[in-house]
Amino acid sequence: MEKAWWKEAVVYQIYPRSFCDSNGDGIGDIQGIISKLDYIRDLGVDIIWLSPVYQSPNDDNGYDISDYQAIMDEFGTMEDFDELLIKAHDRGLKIIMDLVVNHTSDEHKWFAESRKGRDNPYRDFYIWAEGKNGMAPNNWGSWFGGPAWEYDEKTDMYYLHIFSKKQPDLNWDNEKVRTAVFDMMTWWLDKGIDGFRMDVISLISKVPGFPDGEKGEGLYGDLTPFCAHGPHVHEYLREMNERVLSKYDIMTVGEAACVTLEEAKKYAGYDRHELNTVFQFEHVEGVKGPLGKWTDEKLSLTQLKRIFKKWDEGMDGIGWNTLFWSNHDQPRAVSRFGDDSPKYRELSAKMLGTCLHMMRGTPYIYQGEELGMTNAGFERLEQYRDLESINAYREYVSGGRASHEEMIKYLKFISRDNARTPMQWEDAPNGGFTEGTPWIEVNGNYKEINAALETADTDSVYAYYKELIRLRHEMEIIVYGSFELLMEDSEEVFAYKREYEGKSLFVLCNFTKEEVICPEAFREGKLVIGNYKGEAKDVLRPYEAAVYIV
Ligand code: TEU
Ligand code: CA
Repeated sequence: MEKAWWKEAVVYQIYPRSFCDSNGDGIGDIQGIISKLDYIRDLGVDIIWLSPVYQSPNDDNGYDISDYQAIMDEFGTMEDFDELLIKAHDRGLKIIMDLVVNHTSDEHKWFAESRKGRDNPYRDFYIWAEGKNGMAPNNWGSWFGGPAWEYDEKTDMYYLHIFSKKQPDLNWDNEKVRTAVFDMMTWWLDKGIDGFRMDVISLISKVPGFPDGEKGEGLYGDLTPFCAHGPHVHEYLREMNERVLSKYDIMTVGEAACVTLEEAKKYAGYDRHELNTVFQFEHVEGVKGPLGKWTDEKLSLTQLKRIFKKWDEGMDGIGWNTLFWSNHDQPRAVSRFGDDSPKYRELSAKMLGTCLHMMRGTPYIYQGEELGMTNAGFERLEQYRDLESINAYREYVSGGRASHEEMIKYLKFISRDNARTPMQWEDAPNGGFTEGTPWIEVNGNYKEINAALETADTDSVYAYYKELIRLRHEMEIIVYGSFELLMEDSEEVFAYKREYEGKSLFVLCNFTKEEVICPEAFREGKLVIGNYKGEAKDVLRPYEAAVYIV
C-alpha cells in the first residue's frame, strides 16, 4: 500500500460560527479561530477542516454561498483569512476548505442573472424547468422540507433546489459552470490551502427528464435516485481532478451523501483519479423511521460493527476510508453512541475515541468532541436555529404526523443544533465563547465541561484524545495495519485486531455500563492506552477501552 500524508493525518473540524467569537457580536469568527490555533496545535492534529467561511446570507449557516471568493462579513475579511492560513501553516497545521458547489445561494450573482430572463447568459448555470398543469415539473421533495422546485414568476419557470429554496442547484452539465467552479478552486489552491471537503458532491449530476420520485407517506416523491451518483458525476470529478486537483499536493474528501460501497470505490478508488477519500454515512444514518431521520432509535452494536467491517473490508487495497462519529450535521458522539450521564460521560467519550482512532482510515474530530461535549438538550422549539430542524418540526407537527412532544424528543436526540452549540472554552459567561449574546444558546454544562479545565487535567477526555493522536503518529500499525473484527456477534463489546509487520494490536471497547466478559487472549502483551487505571484481565469494566500490543 502506498503511504500518504493524508492517510497518516488526524483532521479537526471547525464550525466557525460556533467556535470562538473575537468581537462580542455572538458569532464565531476568523480572529476567534486564530486565537485558538495553539489549542488546536497542542491537541496534536494535522489538518483543520474549515466549514464554510465564504460570503453568505446564512440561510443554512454558510452552506448557501453568495460569493466564493469573499469572506462572510460576520467572520471577518480576506486579510483575516490570509492571516489564519499563515498562522496555521506556521504551526504545522494544514487547512482544507469546505467546497459547496452543488448549489449556491439564490443571492449569488450567477443566480441573480440567471433568473432575469430565459435568454440570460447565466440562465443555464442553474436547473430550470417548465411547470406541468400549473404545478411543479415533478413531485420531488426537498431534503429540507417542502417541494424541491420553486416557481419564479419573472420567467414563469421553476428552479431546482435539493436543499432550501435559497440554495438553487447548479447545472453541472453546463461546461461554463464547471469552468467557473474549477477556476474558483484554482484561485483558492493558489492561495495555498491544502485541500477541499466537498459538500454533497455526490449530487452534482441529475438524471435528465426529471422523472417523478417514489412517494411514501409524505407529500413528495424521493429525488435521491435521480440526483445521487447521477449519470455524469464520475466524469465531472475526473475532469476536476485533471484540470485542478492533480496539479497540487492536497487532500480531498467528498461528502458522498447516500454513498454505497460500490459507489465509494469509484469516487475514491486509487486508480480512479477522482477524490482521495469520501465520507460514508451508514453508521450515522443507520436507523430511519417513518419520519425519515426524525427518530430516537439507535443502531444495535452488531449493526454498527458490521458497517465498519464492511467499509474496511470493502475498501481494503482499493481506497482509503474516513472515520468519524460526528460533524456539524450530527448529534454529539457521546450522547448518541456513549452515555452522557455525569457518571459515564468521560469514560464513554474516551471509549468512543479509542474505538474510532485505533481503526484504519483518516479520523476526524468535530470541535468539542475532544472535550466530550454533549447534546444541547433544547426543550423548546424557539431554542433551535437549524432550518432543517425547524422545517421538519413544522411539516410533521402541523401535518399531524407527529405530536409536539414526539418531535421535540427527536430533535433533542438528532437535531443538527446539538453539534452547533458554542464551543465551551472556560467557566465564564457563555462558556467563554463570546462576551455578547451567542447566536445559539450555550450548553448549560459548560461549567463542568470546558477546555480550560480539561487542558489542565491529565486525566481528561482532552488529554486522552491527545494521547490517541500521538499514538497514531508514533505507531504505523495504527495507520497501516490490517483490520479484523473480533467478537462480531457481541452486543456489548466492539473488539478488533490490527496487524502490521509481525505485530498485533488488540482494541477492546465495552459499549455498555455493565461489566462484560472478554477473552483473556486479547489482553496479552503490553497496554498501549486505556481509560481505566489498573488492568482487569478477563472482564471489561463499564465503558472500558483498552488497547494491547503483542
Ligand atoms: O449536508 C448534506 C446532507 O446530506 C444533509 O442533508 C445531511 O444529510 C443532513 O444535514 C443531516 O441532517 C451538507 C452539509 O454538511 C450541510 O450542513 C448542509 O446543510 C447541506 O450539505 C447543504 O449544503
Ligand atoms: Ca464575532
